[in-house]
Amino acid sequence: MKNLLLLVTAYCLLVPTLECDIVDTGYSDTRYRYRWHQSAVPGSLITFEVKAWNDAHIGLSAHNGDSNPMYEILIGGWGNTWSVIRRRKQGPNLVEVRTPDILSPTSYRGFWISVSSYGTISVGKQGQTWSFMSWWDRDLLPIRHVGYTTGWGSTGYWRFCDYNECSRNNGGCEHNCRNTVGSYRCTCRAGYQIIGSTYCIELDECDSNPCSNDGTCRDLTNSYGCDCKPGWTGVNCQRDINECDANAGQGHCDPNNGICHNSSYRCWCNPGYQLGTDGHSCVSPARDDVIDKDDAIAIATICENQPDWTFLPHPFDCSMYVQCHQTWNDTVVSCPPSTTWSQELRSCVSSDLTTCT
Ligand SMILES: [Ca+2]
Ligand SMILES: [Ca+2]
Ligand SMILES: [Ca+2]
Repeated sequence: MKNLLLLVTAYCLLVPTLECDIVDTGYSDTRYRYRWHQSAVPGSLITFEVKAWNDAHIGLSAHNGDSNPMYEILIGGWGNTWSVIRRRKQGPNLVEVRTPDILSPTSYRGFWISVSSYGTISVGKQGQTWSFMSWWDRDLLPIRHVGYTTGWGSTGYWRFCDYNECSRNNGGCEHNCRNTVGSYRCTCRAGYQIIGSTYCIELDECDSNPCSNDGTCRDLTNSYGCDCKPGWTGVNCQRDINECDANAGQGHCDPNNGICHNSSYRCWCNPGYQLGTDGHSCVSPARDDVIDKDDAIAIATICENQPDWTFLPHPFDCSMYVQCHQTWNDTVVSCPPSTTWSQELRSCVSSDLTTCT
């Protein structure tokens, strides 16, 4: 006796509960509109029972309201003699099957509808595995809702019975379980993707490389974070911090003779001054090393990303040349009188031996 009790308890815990939605579509309702109470999952079976004289209609649609296109499955039309499948409400019949007395006004008749992923819509009777009517749609409509109605003055009583698979063990779903008529479906929380039919894996939001300017991406749940390189800010490190904003536009550069440049965050100096080795002070230079303000901008541009001790022609004056230094004190050096810089020879040579390039 004790063993039997244990068995019954185990059965009740394992088997999902059967839930029935019982509704009627009344005689007075001559407007012939669907009730869109039931949801569907593509690939799963839709089952129902109906008791009516004639004209039991099932609608399959992406929307929970009468709209076209939609599938209209009519069972027992034309005085309970024909069944058809349509692709529009009251549209042309795509398939017609003679089904005399398929419905009964005194007893429930059970049916199933299956929609395969290949586009075949099949309609069969409860207890039979073969369909009595089917049609293949090369352009299958999305189906998320099931509607039902009787038509043309026929009273209908409907039973939509379903095992709620979600009521036991969450349907085996790792995250969320959604019950549907004839089936159920597992879904995942935001930031996750379904694997197989029950498991969820977290998405890597860094896959799309959302962080700009060499920022480092951190994968989070349904989100990401960017760790920005110095000088950059914003959700995606897309905004340049203007370091020169501080100290009345001088940033960390010499307050008297410095010139702050935001994009590279470098300091230059006013004419007659040279950048100190600290990178921000401006000091009086030796005669040869004077860089004028316009020259400073041009030199900073040509020296950008050049290794230390690169020699380049002066951009405006070929009686001088430029030494690039990564420590930000690029210098201009004058060639001896009557010589000019030769980039080819990397030295100052007699003016008549070279053209200024
Ligand atoms: Ca179900
Ligand atoms: Ca993630
Ligand atoms: Ca900046």
